Amino acid sequence: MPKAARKADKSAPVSEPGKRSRPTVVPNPPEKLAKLTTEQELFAYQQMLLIRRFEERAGQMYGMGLIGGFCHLYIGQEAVVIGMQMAIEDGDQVITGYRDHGHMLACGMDPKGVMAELTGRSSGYSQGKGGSMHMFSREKNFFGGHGIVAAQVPLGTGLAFANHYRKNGRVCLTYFGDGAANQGQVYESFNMAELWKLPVIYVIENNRYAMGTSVARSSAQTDFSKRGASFNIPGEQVDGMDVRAVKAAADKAVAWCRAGKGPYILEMLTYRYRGHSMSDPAKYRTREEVNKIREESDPIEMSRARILEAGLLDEDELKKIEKNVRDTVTQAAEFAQAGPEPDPAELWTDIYR
Ligand SMILES: Cc1ncc(C[n+]2csc(CCOP(=O)(O)OP(=O)(O)O)c2C)c(N)n1
Ligand SMILES: [Mg+2]
Repeated sequence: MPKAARKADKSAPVSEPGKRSRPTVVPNPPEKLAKLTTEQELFAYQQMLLIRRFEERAGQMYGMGLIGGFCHLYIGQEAVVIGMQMAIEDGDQVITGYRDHGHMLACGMDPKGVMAELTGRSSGYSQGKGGSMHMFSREKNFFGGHGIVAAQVPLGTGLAFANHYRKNGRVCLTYFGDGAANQGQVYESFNMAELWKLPVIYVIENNRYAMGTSVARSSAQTDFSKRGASFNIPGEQVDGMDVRAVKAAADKAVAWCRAGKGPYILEMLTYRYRGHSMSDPAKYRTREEVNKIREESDPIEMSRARILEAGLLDEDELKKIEKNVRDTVTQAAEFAQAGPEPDPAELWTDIYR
């Protein structure tokens, strides 16, 4: 490839007409935004902030050598998982890839157990033997945490098959990335899901990059909401930086699945602020691109501004939420560091071999 082409990809537009710049789509029109109650607006803010602060702390702890191995942060994408979670009920399932800390927190998993797993302690969700990419909670219906790109897609489809078979009315949220969307097993899953009308929502988190490769460089069809078209699976693009847009789209998709109409695709237009993982030379995009989206489209800042503008809380009350969130994260970090490492005698227990 010529040297020029290897430079940061600037082919995809960053700035779009309209109020704010979007990764790839203009903001959802008002009729496609959920009208959140005060309680929901505050809940979404607090939950997104928890993910942000947790991830920042995990990044710091990684830098201090307290976390080893792979670690993929979710910073920037918080509105996706919170908006989706707000549309489902207890008993519905969630499955995703390796960028999974936000999904686990959104499912209600304990930040202490997640942080302890990140630091490889026996008090972690996988007894310290799974790490960042491999955590599960049967209790919270979180089915991982998978390191093989797109492997969670047939698994999530299988969970939906079980729901269908048991006629239990449950829906499975199956998350994957723009890069994963180009894997063959995704399309085998789509075929079966539509054929058998399985209750699965494929949430494609299009954060514009798969490691260092932009969507424009890797995908023939860059509108991922159309990827189910040849299987007759409906799909839509959603402003994944606005939790209200995510919630509105999620409500519609959940209702579709619960009515027995089969799968649904939601393409979330989102953006990751940090590197792909903890070692990322970041040569594939400019600092200006990242800063522009952060400044104009940050999901947490937008939520905060709405809360203030509507007079739901004042600055002091918001500071209290911030403090509570920070305390939760600090306690998680302390718990993680205080826990013992797994006993060497446990080396072969709970391991598939
Ligand atoms: C089958 C397989 N191929 C390649 C990899 C290496 N790999 C890890 S993450 C990744 C990029 C995936 O990008 P995307 O699906 O967009 O998710 P994101 O990291 O942006 O959340 C690749 C190629 C892998 N883990 N598994
Ligand atoms: Mg991606």
